[in-house]
Amino acid sequence: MSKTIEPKKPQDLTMCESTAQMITKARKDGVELFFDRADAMKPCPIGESSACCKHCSMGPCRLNVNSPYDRVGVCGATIDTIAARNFGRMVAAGTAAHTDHGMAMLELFRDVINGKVIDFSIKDPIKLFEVAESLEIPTEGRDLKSVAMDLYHELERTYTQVEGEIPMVKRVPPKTLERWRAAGIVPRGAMREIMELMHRTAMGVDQDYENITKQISRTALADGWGGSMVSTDISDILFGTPTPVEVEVDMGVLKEDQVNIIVHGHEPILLEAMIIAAADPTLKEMAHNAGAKDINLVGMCCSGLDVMSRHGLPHAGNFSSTEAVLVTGAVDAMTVDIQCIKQDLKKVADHYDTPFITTNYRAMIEGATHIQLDERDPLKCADEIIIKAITRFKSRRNPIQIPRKTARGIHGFSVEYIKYMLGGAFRGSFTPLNENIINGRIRGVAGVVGCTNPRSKQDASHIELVKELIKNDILVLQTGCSQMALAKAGLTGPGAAALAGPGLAEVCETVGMPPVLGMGACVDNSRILIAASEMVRIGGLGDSLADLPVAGCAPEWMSEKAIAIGQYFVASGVYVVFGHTFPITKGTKFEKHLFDDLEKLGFGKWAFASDPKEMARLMIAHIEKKRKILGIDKSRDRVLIDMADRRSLDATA
Ligand code: NFS
Ligand code: SF4
Repeated sequence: MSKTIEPKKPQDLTMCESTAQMITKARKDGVELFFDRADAMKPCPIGESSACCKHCSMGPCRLNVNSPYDRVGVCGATIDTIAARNFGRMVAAGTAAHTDHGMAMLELFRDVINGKVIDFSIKDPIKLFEVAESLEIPTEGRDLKSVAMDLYHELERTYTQVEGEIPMVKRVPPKTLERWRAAGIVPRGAMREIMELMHRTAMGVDQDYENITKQISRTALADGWGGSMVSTDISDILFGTPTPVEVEVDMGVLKEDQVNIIVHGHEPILLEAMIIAAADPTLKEMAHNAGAKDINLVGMCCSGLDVMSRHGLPHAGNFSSTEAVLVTGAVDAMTVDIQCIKQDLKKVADHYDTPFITTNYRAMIEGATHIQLDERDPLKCADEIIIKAITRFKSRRNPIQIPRKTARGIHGFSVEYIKYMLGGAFRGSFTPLNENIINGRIRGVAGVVGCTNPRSKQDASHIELVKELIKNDILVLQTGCSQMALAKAGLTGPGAAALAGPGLAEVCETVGMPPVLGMGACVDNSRILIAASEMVRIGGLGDSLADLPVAGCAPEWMSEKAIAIGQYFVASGVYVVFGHTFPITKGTKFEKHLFDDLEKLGFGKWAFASDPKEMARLMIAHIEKKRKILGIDKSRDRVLIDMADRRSLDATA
């Protein structure tokens, strides 16, 4: 680390006050956080623009000369080939992450049905039947177990099928599916698509960026309409489909007088097991005997979002706060499973005497305690973790400092609930949403999702972008770390309607919903795909996903998973803006292909902006463009005239 440069002020690194306080404390305690490393280690400019190829030992070749076309790799690979390969491998990795997670959920489902797992059960049989019916599995007069087993076998094809179409394409609007079939990008099975993409992006294989892009889309679709969607549906079936629940968030949810356990990761299994274990009277008594008032389970990152939407469990923060929360000294154990787990959490945890426990054989960390979660006996692992945490509580040595900040908001907006909210129990449907989009009260719908990143001021772009969108009457759907950024800022409650434009505010008031709807973890972006498909099905907004006045954005993305998500939205027909950086070389044919040509081919397209106001401007412009094509662009004028009329009437009265 450079000794001469002053470290950045905490307020410049994050909008999250709690995290800022903990950055200050960490510096006093001599603990290095990833914010400091991001500051000290500038990103490699060659890698950042995807101009580096290291797929064989004739290289690595770097094409970062004056113009991207000045040079080719030793094998002759052009910048377009190299950038498309690199981009493709990010999509392969991101898709692999979501589909492996989804497959684990599906295996759990199978073991619950066949009685091998007894600690969990099917919580939402209605959803099970609905999903089965959507896949044309007969349900009439059949018992739950046999339908469930058929559903398991059908969904397994999402991963393992080598030929044919994955099951969930039955939910894709027909015109969109037609487009995919014509382009030859309907996914077969995720394993096949990831394998083929890895093959095609190896040295000396596919060297036509347009052809590589097709396989990139096919793989990404196996994520959005495959692995992620199965994960969401199975989690709902096993643990319950979310309905709105009030949740307390931010680091103030840690309690000085309780045994605080942070559960960080992505699969809901451990956290669901921890909830059962923490309610066990024996463990509760053990905690009381240690002087603690209770056992305080707190989620972080995506499994936290997943479980909070179902049980109202408190949530401490997003990706950029996972080290900071340990700096409080108040965490009596941190457990992790898979994905987005920084290796240095172990070191920070050690500094504060916090047991740091890995629980999934896929994601071990050198030096960490590993307690394997066995799905067939999940409470064994959960109990052990709680006992470790109680022991740590008893022997807390260092002073603790918990930021006092908390915020309350409403989360858990599943598609099923949105339908009910809009139309009631008997007429539940998206019709009122479509009507309000057509009449212009709501201009369109935006998905704001994705990570935080220490190279961007934490949460800042998410918050500013969402504020800007709702002010312009755009309904915002959220998942992932973005949802937590808005939750901490107090924008997931009904109070946020005060910041919405007049049309959106009116709809929010009538329906009783906030203008920002939290839908869950990153795999739950599949809920946004289903919501968009419902909008097409209801009618009046075009006949394919590409016709809808919608847009997506991940303003502070960092993970390969985010690129996979962006690509499946683009391939589905959605306009997607990414912030912070974009992993391609500017001024290349591949850039033009992603940012322009794909839309002309009937898909969505990518865009990049670094400033949240600019992101909002791009998204709004796209939504207005789609409204114009649909012939509903004039309706806003009518609304404004109505309001002006009303005002003039008021004035004369
Ligand atoms: Ni999504 Fe969840 Fe967060 Fe980004 Fe990581 S926690 S799966 S990848 S950082 S939003
Ligand atoms: Fe260089 Fe070609 Fe090998 Fe890539 S595949 S490292 S461009 S020689």
